[in-house]
Amino acid sequence: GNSALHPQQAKAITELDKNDIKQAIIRHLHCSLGTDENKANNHAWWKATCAAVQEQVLERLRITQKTHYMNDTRAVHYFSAEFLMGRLMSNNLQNLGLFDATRQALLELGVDINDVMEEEPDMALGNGGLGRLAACFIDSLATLQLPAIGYGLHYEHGLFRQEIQSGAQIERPDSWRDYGNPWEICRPESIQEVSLYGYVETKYGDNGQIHKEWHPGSIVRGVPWDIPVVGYGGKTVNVLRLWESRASGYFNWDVFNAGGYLDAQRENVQAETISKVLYPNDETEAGKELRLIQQYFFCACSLKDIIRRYKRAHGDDWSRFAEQVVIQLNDTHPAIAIAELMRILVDRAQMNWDKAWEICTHSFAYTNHTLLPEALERWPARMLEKILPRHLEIIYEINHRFMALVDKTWPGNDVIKRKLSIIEEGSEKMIRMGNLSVIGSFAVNGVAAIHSKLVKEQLFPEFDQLWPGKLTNVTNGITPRRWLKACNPKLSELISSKLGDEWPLKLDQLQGLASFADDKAFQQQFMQIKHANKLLLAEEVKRLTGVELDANMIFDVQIKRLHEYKRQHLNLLHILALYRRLLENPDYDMHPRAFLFGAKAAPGYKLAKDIIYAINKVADRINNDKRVNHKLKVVFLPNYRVSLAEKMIPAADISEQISTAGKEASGTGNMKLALNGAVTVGTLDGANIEIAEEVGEDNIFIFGLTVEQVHKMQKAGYSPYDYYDTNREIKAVLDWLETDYFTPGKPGELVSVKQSLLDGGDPYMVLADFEAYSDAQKKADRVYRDKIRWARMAILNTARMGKFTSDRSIRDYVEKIWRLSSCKVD
Ligand code: 26R
Repeated sequence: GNSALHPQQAKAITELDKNDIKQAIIRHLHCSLGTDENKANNHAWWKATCAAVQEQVLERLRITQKTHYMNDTRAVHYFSAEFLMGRLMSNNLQNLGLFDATRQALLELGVDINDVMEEEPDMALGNGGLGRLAACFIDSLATLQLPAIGYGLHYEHGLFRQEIQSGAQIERPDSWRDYGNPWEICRPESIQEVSLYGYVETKYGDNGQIHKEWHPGSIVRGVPWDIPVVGYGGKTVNVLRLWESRASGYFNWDVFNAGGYLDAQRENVQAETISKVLYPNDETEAGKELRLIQQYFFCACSLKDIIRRYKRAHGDDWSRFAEQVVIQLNDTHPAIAIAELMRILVDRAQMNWDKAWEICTHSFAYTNHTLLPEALERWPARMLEKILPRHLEIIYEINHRFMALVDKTWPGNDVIKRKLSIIEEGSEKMIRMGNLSVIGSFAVNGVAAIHSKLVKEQLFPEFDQLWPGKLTNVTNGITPRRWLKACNPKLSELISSKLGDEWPLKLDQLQGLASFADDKAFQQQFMQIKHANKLLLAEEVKRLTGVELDANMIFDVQIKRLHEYKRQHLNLLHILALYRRLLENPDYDMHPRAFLFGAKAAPGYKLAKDIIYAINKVADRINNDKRVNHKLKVVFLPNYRVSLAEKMIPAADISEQISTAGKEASGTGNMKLALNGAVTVGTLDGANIEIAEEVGEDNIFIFGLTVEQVHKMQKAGYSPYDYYDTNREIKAVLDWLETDYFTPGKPGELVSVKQSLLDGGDPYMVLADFEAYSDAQKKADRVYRDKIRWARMAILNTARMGKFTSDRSIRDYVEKIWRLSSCKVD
């Protein structure tokens, strides 16, 4: 057939065949790219293929939007400063059900689809867990046919590209759009304008009423870019709307800068700086003015967008707003939206405060992603006053009324008042965005059972008393479409051969694999696929680092942002211990193991960068030491990102999830690895606890202090020297770091790692957990050598991960928080 030529006469997607796709690709090569089959390189094939796919996507998008509009449905608006989407081609093809046909079409054109997909730059508009969670959630929302929109920032530069030079991390700009992004559509018809700076005028009405008017000092324009989000099955296509900042032609040129051409140019540059770059800090707040402006910018644009759409259906009747609109705040990064909606309702719609507050507190819900004090956002009141003077007033008013409630509940209790206040008094007055979020939302959730319990008991206990039931849990999840079906095609095919092809939508069906866990033939197939994936990764490792890995080694993988609480240095100390054992006893009994790391450090986080350096220096020494390198290898893969995760995860035997108990809110990499048959070595932290419950204690290696033990030890006064002085191995490996053994001629280069663990006080209790960790690793080593037992474990991990589909997370949100209905699109 040839009907893929014109969307108007497009076939149902399921009827599209290889030949239709082939023709569409060729048409785009000719008509969109101006090249042809003989001249085209992989990049051109990629662009043409994406364009052919996008035709189908846009057709479904149009139908979805029409359906949602006609049904005037309640929708969730997912506000997030980060969406870590990765590549979209394979995902969109999978979800449309066009992957095999397209692979075949390209093959007949003489092109390997894998080479084509490698051309796509990652859309890395996020730091880590929080951003990737947002991406999994919008996939599930579309798959479950829920009316939803993601709102965020259209960063020109995503998370930096990491290079490793002589072992050290170097940051390079990420320019994901340099050669265009075939998936995005600019929507100039939906441009919004947003105000900043200036002052507030108080006006007195005839009836003694006070009215506030914000006279902004500058105006910026928000240009929306829409990325279609294709649900699995290809029926619902939602959008991710990302705002790009531009100078506002009218205001800056004609009014504010009437006279100064060059001043006006400078204003333009400032406006366009807003969406220039993603802040690369993970879990440490820097208090930068531009970051606050970014947050306000995308929230204000998004709220205007939501209100425009609401008014189109309901005019000036605000009474149904909270019925139609629920706004999920992905951490406190978009919390300023609460003050912005109040400003719109009170100052612009002239609503009385109580009515406005009622609407607000029925529209917002807030997800907390971390308990680390250094990650809790606080803005200097002076900064808010300068950038958003009216919002600061509104926040004071919210707080004033809230303090009255606190005083009613705990009369005269100033300690509780000080604790719950949005305003933190001190040498510099600070605005606590977490408190604002709890007070302004109708629901607050943590991201794994233990984390939510700690949110209730440690972070916000009084809020829990004040509003019983407001604080709740929704355990995170991952999309099995990307994190199994697309990234591990061989395993997916094996699973489908046993269970049919519905498991990507009904992940609990993986349970069906449990009955094959002791089946020799199945074990062999399962482990052969793991081996094949390891061979593929070994090739990639060789290409990226020059290090050769034997696929018979245990592939032990730790992939996540570099942070002390995640304890990559615990892993490193254990590697040093193994190295030492091998040097002392060449016959030391262990199965050959390759330790693979992927991690970016925040550019300003000195110790994190030092740990990367130490890993690389130790890797160099070990990999080149003929005495041990048949048994031990260490690889640090540069530039860890979604597309690299997709290659590492299917090849992992062991998953390292070794955070200090109580510090990792959930983790989601833990779920991706276990789903692909890696066995976890982990602490009782975050979602590890729930993973252990699901897979069973025989199929996971749990070690280390529990949350309670950590607290107790810290209260009693933890001293890392107790371990250094009494454990010979710990002392030896720490002292080793001080020599020039790993940095020939330059002793002391790795000393900061040692120091942080001794004089630095070892804040994350690495030394306290070392021995338990080493024992768990020894146990894993013993079990691995029993091929049958290991195969059983790996299979049972895959079989029992059904709970962790992000479809289940989204259903939980719908049931507990959003109260949405699906809207079938046909
Ligand atoms: C304030 C700013 C510097 C900042 C703080 C924290 C910026 C970014 C973050 C990232 C945090 C919020 C994050 O990604 N947290 C992770 O969220 C995941 C999804 O819920 C969890 O799985 C993971 O445990 C948690 O660390």
